[in-house]
Amino acid sequence: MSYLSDIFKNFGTRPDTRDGIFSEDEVRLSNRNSGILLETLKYNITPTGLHYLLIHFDVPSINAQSHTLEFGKGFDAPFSLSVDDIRVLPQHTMPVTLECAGNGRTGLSPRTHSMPWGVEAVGTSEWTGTPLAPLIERAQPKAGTIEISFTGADCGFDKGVEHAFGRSLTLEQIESMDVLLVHEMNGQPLLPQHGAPLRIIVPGWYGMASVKWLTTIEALDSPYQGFQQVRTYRYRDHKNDPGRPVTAMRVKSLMTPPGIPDWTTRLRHIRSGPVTVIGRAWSGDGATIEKVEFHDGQHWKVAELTPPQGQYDWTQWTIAWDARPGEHVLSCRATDSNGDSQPLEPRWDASGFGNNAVQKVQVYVDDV
Ligand SMILES: Nc1nc2c(c(=O)[nH]1)N[C@H]1C(S)=C(S)[C@@H](COP(=O)(O)O)O[C@H]1N2
Ligand SMILES: [Mo]
Repeated sequence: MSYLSDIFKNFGTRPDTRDGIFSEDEVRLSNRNSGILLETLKYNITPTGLHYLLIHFDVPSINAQSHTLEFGKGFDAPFSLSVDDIRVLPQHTMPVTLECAGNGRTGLSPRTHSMPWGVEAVGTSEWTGTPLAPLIERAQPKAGTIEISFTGADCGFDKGVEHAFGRSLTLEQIESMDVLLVHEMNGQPLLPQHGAPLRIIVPGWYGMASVKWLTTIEALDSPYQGFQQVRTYRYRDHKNDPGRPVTAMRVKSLMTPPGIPDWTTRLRHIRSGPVTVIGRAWSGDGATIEKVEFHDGQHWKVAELTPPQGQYDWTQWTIAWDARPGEHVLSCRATDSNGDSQPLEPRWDASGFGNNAVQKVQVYVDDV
């Protein structure tokens, strides 16, 4: 028996849990909001039930037959639409990669209590719906409109403030970012947890902009003051900093950890020899992936890229790695068409948003 296999045999005794690593609040949140399984990075389209979830409050139960979306206050020609009305409008289907802005937060110390994501709050779906811009135009925003707000049916408290989940975008953003009013995910009606019966998808931005359970769209002549835009989803240098809004996804990549895992620690066991490592890379704001590099613990090597299925789809990368016996930390690093590259260590803000540092995967390569 080789020395490395013994490491895995020694996981026979599980260590006692040390109190205070994760709070009960964080564990409860992570049971509600699942991430993708990294092995599903092999699929270009994340299987529907395996897409990550971020649900701030409770999933509302909405009757898709009677539900209407109101284009209400602030429009000269207000109207409402049922889901059936939306289905007969021009339909677009596009793969869009969504990532939660808090993805990668767990490394932050001290953490604020929020969803304790590792690296897995990302996924790609084929979203079907109708472009939003022509509907906004049809509703005729009143003169002086500067923003359009989107309100979901879900309500709750955060930091003592009761509110419905909502966000806003400028007219210019709605047009330039191909915002879609969506009723289907991967060819099926939206599931309750993903915003049924209607949501928007804001391609290229972190997920908070893609409001689920959409009920109301309004035109505003002053900046939107909703909690989820003004009080959170801001890059802050310190707690009292008003901060800068979180918007486009930063360039990032992930790999499917090669080999087989230990059940509880997830450490990887690999037999020496050739291994194909596969992963995905993405960015935001229209930037494309130009390069992905793979680090085997010693050198950076350039991976092979497979072109994405559309402007907002992630890019597959693969590399042939000759796994040599020993303990290695594997990483991958993407560079986008803006010339932005992933940092080797996180650049933290006060809330753990936008962490696009390289993923690190610890592996043990056995000599047998
Ligand atoms: N109404 C509403 N929309 C929402 C949210 C929410 O809690 N309520 N969460 C947002 C966040 S933070 C993210 S990351 C995405 C997650 O979308 P998904 O659960 O379909 O993956 O939805 C966004 N839209
Ligand atoms: Mo999110």
